[in-house]
Amino acid sequence: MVRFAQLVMGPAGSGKSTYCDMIYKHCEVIKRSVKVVNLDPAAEYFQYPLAADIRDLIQLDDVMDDDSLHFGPNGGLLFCMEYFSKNFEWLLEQLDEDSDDDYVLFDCPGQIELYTHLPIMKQLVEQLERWNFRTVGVFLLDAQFLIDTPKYFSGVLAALSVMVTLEISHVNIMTKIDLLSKSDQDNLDKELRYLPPELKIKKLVLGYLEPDVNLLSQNTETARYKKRFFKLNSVLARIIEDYSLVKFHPLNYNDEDSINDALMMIDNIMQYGEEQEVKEPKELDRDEDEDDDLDKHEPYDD
Ligand SMILES: Nc1nc2c(ncn2[C@@H]2O[C@H](COP(=O)(O)OP(=O)(O)OP(=O)(O)O)[C@@H](O)[C@H]2O)c(=O)[nH]1
Ligand SMILES: [Mg+2]
Repeated sequence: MVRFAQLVMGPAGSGKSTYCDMIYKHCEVIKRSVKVVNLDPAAEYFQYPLAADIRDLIQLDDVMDDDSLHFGPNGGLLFCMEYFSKNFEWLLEQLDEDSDDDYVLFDCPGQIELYTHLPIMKQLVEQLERWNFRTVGVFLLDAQFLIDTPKYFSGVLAALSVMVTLEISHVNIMTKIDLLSKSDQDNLDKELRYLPPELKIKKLVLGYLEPDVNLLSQNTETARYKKRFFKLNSVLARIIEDYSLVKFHPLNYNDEDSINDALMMIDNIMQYGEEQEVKEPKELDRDEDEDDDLDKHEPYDD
């Protein structure tokens, strides 16, 4: 029995819960069953029904109010996640053990250190593997990161860090595309065209956004980085290029096709549908050509 999981990660406010809601609603429309699990002990409100909620296991408020612990919100959250990592069997109890078509979205907390150097998420990944889950990491980044090179650089490095830490299949998604100006969105839609210079990225023909390492490491008079950082930036840019995994798939939450494309891309990576019959999204009126195109959109370079 194979099960499937998306670990939905990304910086605070990048749109993780919105993404889960969007996929959940989309799957309702196409009559496909997905479960959403909240792993954020600090979360307060959800638009979708939760299959499991970490707050039933441990409450951030309780941890912060505990006189012997004296945690603030961030330390408290890490304490909660550590507690969770010692009680993974709680999660298994929440998920229906008999279900053979589980497809679970894990709405994760936004604290980036959870993915970069703390062992908790890696332990979760290993546990999911033991429970027969095929897991893909879905890393979300706000499109506002596109309009500022240092910001974009740090976002790309965070994504890279998650990839190498978790060692699972990985997809990067650029959220809040709708908040870009009309002209920026138009530029995004034009294949193989460079975005305006201030965006400092290029769009590839496959529909992914890929950092332009030359722009990231440039050392012009106007570049914000001081000269002494040039070498460091060049080396980091080379690492990003060498991995060639850091590409971003733009996702517009107002566009049903965009949501469907993202879901199909992730399904392909997990080989979802090989064991079970997937209900075709008839309601969405998609044509065959689009499906063919998606097959070419493998996010990994060999
Ligand atoms: N316009 C627009 N707003 C979005 C999009 N995605 C998320 N938002 C908004 O961005 C804010 C943060 O979104 P969340 O989904 O709560 O982000 P999150 O990553 O779950 O945040 P944390 O759990 O606090 O880390 C909310 O006000 C959302 O409505 C999007 O694609 N477009
Ligand atoms: Mg959230």
